[in-house]
Amino acid sequence: MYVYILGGFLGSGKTTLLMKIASMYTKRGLKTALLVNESGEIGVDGATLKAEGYDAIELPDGCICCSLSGTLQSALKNIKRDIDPEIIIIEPTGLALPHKVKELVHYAMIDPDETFIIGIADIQRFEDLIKKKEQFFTMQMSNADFILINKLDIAKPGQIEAITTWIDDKFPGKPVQAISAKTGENMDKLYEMMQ
Ligand SMILES: Nc1nc2c(ncn2[C@@H]2O[C@H](COP(=O)(O)OP(=O)(O)OP(=O)(O)O)[C@@H](O)[C@H]2O)c(=O)[nH]1
Ligand SMILES: [Mg+2]
Repeated sequence: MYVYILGGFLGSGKTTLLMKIASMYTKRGLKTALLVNESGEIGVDGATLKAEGYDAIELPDGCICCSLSGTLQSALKNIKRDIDPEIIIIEPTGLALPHKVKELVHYAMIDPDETFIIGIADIQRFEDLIKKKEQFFTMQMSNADFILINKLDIAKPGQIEAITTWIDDKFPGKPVQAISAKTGENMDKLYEMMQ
């Protein structure tokens, strides 16, 4: 079983990416379960994902890396017992720290070697986020196994280079890939990086 945790700020494209990855694994014939912890308002919820035919569990309001840590662990144990999927994709809220989620996944008896963090940097809001919340964003990306620069389809000239330079500077050697979760551009390169 492989677990993917999607780490990225509010609106960075986690749900859009989750649906693309889930569809890819389902097409490959792998049983895939989704765990979403949406922060509310807009977006795709568990019911929509279920309507698309996925095994999806929606966690209640609150953050799975802190106040809902017990809920996350029992949800994972239930998924293992009831669904026994080959792939689990977890979308925490945009304010969660993915490495904390990874620790909790480990406590739920899932081998840490089978758990990967995908960090997502949003091209559209990158500059603003770095201005206002650089420390938080750095923490959010710090334990990512690889970082995706998302929304390639709306990138302005020079933006990808600037973000790549920032990432290389903070995390030398970390794999980085620009993608569009919306149009699917470069998703094949992401799939090569995944199991
Ligand atoms: N242009 C463009 N828009 C995108 C892309 N990926 C996501 N979006 C848009 O960005 C918005 C937020 O996408 P979501 O997938 O809901 O982002 P999220 O990270 O799940 O958001 P929260 O769960 O609210 O934190 C939506 O309007 C998406 O259509 C992309 O690659 N390109
Ligand atoms: Mg979302």
